[in-house]
Amino acid sequence: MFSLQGKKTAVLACGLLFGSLTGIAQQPDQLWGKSAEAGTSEKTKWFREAKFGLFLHWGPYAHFAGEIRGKRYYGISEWIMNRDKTPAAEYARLAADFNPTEFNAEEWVDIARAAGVKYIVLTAKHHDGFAMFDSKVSDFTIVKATPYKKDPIKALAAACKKAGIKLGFYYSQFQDWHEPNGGGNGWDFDNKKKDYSAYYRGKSLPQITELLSNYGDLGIIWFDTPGNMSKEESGAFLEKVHQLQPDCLVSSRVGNGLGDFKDFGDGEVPPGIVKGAWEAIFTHNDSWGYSAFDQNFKSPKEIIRLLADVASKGGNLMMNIGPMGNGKFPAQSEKYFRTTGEWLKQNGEGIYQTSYAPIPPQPWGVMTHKPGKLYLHVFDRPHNGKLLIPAFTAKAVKAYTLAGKKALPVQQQGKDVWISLPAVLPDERNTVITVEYNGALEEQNAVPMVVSAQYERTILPAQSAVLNGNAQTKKMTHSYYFGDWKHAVCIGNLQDPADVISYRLRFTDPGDYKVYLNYTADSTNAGREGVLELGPAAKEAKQYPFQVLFTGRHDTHKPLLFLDQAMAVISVATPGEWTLKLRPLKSGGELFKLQQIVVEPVR
Ligand code: H79
Repeated sequence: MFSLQGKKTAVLACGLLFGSLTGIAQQPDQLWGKSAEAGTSEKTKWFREAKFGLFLHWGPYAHFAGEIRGKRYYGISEWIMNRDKTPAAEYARLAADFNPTEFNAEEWVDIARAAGVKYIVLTAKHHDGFAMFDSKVSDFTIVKATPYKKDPIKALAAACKKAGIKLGFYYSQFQDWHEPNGGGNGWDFDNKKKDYSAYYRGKSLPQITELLSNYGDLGIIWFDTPGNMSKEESGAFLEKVHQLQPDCLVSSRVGNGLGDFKDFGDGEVPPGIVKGAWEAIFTHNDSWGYSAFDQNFKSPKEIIRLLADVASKGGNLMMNIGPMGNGKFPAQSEKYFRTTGEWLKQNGEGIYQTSYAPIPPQPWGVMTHKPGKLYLHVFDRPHNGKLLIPAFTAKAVKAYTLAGKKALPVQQQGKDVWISLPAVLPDERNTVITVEYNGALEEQNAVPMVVSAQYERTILPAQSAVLNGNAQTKKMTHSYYFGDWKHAVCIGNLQDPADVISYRLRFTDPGDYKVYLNYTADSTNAGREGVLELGPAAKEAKQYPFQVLFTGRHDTHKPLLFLDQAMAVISVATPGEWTLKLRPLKSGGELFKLQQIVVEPVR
């Protein structure tokens, strides 16, 4: 299911589910690991409960900060050597100016603790081959090849131990642009002449041994981009880690379906619930390594909502900071992580040690769960202050704001629970409300989607549609600059009138609503005709034919335009269930790639 289906032709496209259109194997409710074991093992317990981790990408590329040999490169900065095709010897000469004299491990860990992260993963060696530690098996290290001369991860390991934060190391086990036999560098070395196994034996396995031997107990070895490694080779890395430190976890990017937990693609959240131990990885801005040209820092509100969304699906969020060449965090990263930590101090009970939501996302936000307690992460307040939780199979006992414990009136009618909110949400980023209940809260998936005039819009995402015929969800992966991957789950393959997608909607308020299709279409899709059918569940639906417009070429390496095309204005006379269907009008090529349907109350 989760086979890391990177194209074997591009050595670099490994393990990260690249390809502009990759079939989505994981539907909601999937499991990572060979058995339920991955979801319950003692070994992954700390990880499954941690929910929030800090990734750190730090190396000579932080010193270059997006500029090398007089050229600026926009995009992921840790790939600068590859983009510039800097000869390995010259990169090494330039790396000798990397001198992070202001690095202070205690300060980093102090920020991490204040941010509320439970683990840190630092790049011990990225694809450039540079060791950020004192390695005996290579001369290309921060100790031997820079004026800094010290081992920063020794200091970091000590500071983490003191603070009780788990430490892990990122290690690029296959790509190494410094070495003649390492993966990825085809500009200095002939790819056809490479002896990868000599590289594993001579550098990467011995360095893994050093990392697991010299820095105390580690939480994770975070492998990345397994490239053309065979299952045996991936297995050798996994076994090496388990043999030296049996409790140390290994990321799924060790390759070939192995690993103790699952990582999704860079910057990707799975579309629905995934059971077992897994992690979504994001970077604070768009680059992993520090870039002077990347100011797209996520606000505390964005981090807090992303964290809640990932937790509501059952996973961890590991968010990255790219420390600068001098050893300091970018000011915005420090500030916004600290602010996130202040929110977590108040609301951490609704994040840490929770599991996925038994009830699907609602127009107001998402949920997390512990036995007896459902946590509502309220992003948007219904205008009338009446928040609806549908499909509630248990008996709601009481509700209160998690921060400040302010009691809120609760009413239950069958499986509908209504909560009366204060006139203003105490936290406009995410107000967490605890609902205590008796009985069993059963997992509900096939419930109609609530559409309400109490919100500015309701989104019907691709992954919530019922698919018929050839209809398929697919992931569109694209990039704005270089390597800053964005992922959009879309419905594709609608080719024939029998390829119908449908949604069950539950309108809670009468009134008029405007319906938009949000899609992307290239020249093979443009011009096709489709039809939207909408009506109360019991009555005959009204048909709204439309023609697909050209939005742009589907190029993986360019921004992808998603158009909101207005399709219908409907009048809902009484609250109740409606059906929405969409299909091609005639047989032919694919209609479009539909990301979502937007329903907006007409004011
Ligand atoms: O460490 C961060 C990235 O540097 C690393 N994973 C995260 C955690 C990563 N390594 N490889 N990739 C991500 C995939 C990169 C693919 C790209 Fe390309 C490199 C896109 C453009 C350049 C390979 C070469 C795919 C297309 C061309």
